[in-house]
Amino acid sequence: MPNTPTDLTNKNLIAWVEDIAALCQPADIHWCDGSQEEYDRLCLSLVNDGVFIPLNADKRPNSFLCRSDPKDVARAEDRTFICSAEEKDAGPTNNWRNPEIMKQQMTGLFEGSMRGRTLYVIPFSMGPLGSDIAQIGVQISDSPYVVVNMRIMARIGSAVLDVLGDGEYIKCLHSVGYPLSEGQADVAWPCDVDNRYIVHFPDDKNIWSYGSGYGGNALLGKKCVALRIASSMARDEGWLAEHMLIVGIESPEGKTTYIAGAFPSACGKTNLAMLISPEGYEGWKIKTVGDDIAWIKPGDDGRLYAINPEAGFFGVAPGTSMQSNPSAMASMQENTIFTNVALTDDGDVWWEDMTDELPEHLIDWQGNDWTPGCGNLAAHPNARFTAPASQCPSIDPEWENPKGVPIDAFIFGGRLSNIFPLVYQSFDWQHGVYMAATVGSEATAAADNQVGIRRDPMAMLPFCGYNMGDYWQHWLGMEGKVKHLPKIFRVNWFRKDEDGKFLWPGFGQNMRVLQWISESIQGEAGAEETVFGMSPRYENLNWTGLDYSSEKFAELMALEKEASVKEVESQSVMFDELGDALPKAMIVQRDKALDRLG
Ligand code: SAT
Ligand code: MN
Repeated sequence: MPNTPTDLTNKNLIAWVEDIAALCQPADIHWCDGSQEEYDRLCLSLVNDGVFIPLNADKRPNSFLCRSDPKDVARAEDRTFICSAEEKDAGPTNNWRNPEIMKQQMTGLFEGSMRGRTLYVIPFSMGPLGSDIAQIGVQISDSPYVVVNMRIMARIGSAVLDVLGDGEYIKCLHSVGYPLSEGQADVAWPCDVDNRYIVHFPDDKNIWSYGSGYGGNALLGKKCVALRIASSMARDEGWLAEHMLIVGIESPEGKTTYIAGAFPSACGKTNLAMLISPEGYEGWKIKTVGDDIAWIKPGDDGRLYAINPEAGFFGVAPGTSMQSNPSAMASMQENTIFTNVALTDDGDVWWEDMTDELPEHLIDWQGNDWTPGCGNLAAHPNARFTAPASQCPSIDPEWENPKGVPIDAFIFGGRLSNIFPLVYQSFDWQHGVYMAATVGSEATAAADNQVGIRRDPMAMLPFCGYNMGDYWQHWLGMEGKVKHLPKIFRVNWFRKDEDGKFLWPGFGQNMRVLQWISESIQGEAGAEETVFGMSPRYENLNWTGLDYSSEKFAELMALEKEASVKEVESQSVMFDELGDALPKAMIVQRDKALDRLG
């Protein structure tokens, strides 16, 4: 029997749930109230069904391990579609399909897809409840795993329906695509992996996701709503939905400047969001507002204000350790769901690089015995922890301020072993947008014919819900609309010397760069003009507690002229791809860069 809230008046929502139920034919309907009691009950039934393994309550209270189907382990970008009315509105960097045809095709997939299962209705708010910057969505899903993860990652339940009232919401439909016939036994991770579709209809703000239960394919508030649909709303409404961390940089005097930063994957974004100053250089502090996504709107005072639309971290576990990120480790100490990590003999979790010493025996992410040297990974490389952001020791007291925090700078970085210096500031807004649009990381895989860099504009390549060229134009257009625009910086923690050794120690030492950025914002930092932009001289950085020579710094900041010219010229590959949608300002900026390089 459906437990439809008795005071629900939103006719559109009631009708939508009825329509979807008629299509998907679930055995039951459950409206999620978002309570702790509901969460505990669902987790317990997942344990009873053999889906969740409860972890050792002394070591990891109220936490669970879940193992996915070995083929359903990450976002499926080739199965992700933007169905705008016109193909050119999705642009060449997205997969486009005609919305009518896609809806028809997917209606076939959803027909009867929830047979034998419960249909959960999950009202959710991306952003603090009632914030002007927040948005409300409703996800329908047949996965209880999705419900409990959504409760950590977003604000869900009855309180959201109260804020929604009779208003509009983003419709998110999700099915794992594994109906059960009478008497058929379930599997631990139901999915229909070969028929996965993650589909966005930006024109009517609908998301239809079929066949996967994993991460961004299934927790639809995250990349689907908060980036793909929100970016297209932001274009129409004059704000920004970005794949950015948000942090406050607090000076020893207690003054905080907020920055938002975008990095392609594998650049240490989560570590930066929770950075701790190194020994010998105390006083400067990072306050975490968000680790992945920022929604940014102009305020009445002409500044930009940002909220973290999420309420939790869906972080990559492998590589996370007390050395690399003690705050992340503390965040997942309890009340955490782990997916595809290894299980220790005493009922705790483990993954590659968590400890220097390897455990003698584990059960790996696929449920098999693991011993050191057995040749298998203990955890899947994309294994995740889902943890409440409120448990992060560095969380900013302002992180749930419905007004957001004022953003004074954007930083962009890639993983690049040559050409790019440690840090520089753009000459102006247009130059900064160009710097952000051309960012990327070293192409490691062979599957790339671009010279050197795999471009990932604003780290939004898989997440921009419309034409990339129009998106750049939207960024350019902020000038003139926003009175106090943030400054724009590029950073690169990963430059190497001739022997292939990192020139910069990275990790906590990055705080020195953030200090310089913060002082630049205040107009208190020294800098010199270079071909890249405004860069710090050796004496402009605070070296207290670090033995780093001016010779090494010179190497870190050095210009590689020939390679730089090649890099700028190679930008034309992406520029040409965008065709008519490429803003002219990008050509202007590229020509200026070539001029500066002589
Ligand atoms: O799976 S998520 O999309 O949530 C995370 C990621 O792949 O970036
Ligand atoms: Mn991300």
